[in-house]
Amino acid sequence: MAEVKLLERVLKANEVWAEEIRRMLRERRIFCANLIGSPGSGKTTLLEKSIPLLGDPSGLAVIEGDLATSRDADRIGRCGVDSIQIATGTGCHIDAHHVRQALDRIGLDNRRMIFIENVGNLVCPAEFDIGEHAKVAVLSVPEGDEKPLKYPPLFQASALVVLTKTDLIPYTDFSRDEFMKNVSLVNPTLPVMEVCCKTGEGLDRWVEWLETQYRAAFP
Ligand SMILES: Nc1nc2c(ncn2[C@@H]2O[C@H](COP(=O)(O)OP(=O)(O)OP(=O)(O)O)[C@@H](O)[C@H]2O)c(=O)[nH]1
Ligand SMILES: [Mg+2]
Repeated sequence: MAEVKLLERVLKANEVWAEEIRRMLRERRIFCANLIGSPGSGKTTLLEKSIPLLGDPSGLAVIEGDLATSRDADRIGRCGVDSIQIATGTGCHIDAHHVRQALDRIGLDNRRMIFIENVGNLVCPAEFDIGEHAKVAVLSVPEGDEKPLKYPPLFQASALVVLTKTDLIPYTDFSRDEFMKNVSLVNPTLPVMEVCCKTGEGLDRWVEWLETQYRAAFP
């Protein structure tokens, strides 16, 4: 019972920070996407490949979450985009307080889009509202086509699934039909977008989705 109460308090405090983040983003007309997926699903690679297609790099910023190291923030920095690394230590997700602090450090002036790459994890990040416009589930082919059934909260909370590493389909038992069926069993209206960062296939559709989301948020 005490644990339930503590979790309720944590989520309530998180909600206050998330609301403040939403207000800051709204006032400055900044769209924010929260990328969530397993370790190694291709989140940073997806950002690296998307950055050149998203216009002026000074309008972009990336908040990276990992338990340790600044390797992912360094990778984004090498693409010419401002990035901040949150090292969570043992924490399995980024919360709204982390994001609120990171926004102060990274600066919001003249930003258009902010990406948050959450800690590699299919479970906890799905539960936390961090003031983002959209959660994006990033699932890679080698993880298997049954994952929506086994980890439903992420697929229920997301606005889009990006299926990565589609070049590996011929080398695995991954079935597109099975995956689509499993996604729709968990969330019948959730769109799925295939992106292969190896070949660049599908990147244009993903970037167009982001621009459409931007225009919908700030007509
Ligand atoms: N074959 C193939 N490999 C890919 C593709 N995209 C990414 N990878 C590889 O997958 C590995 C992990 O990619 P990352 O982008 O670091 O994955 P991540 O999700 O950011 O990983 P964490 O931050 O550790 O959770 C790297 O070796 C990438 O080169 C792809 O489209 N096809
Ligand atoms: Mg990464």
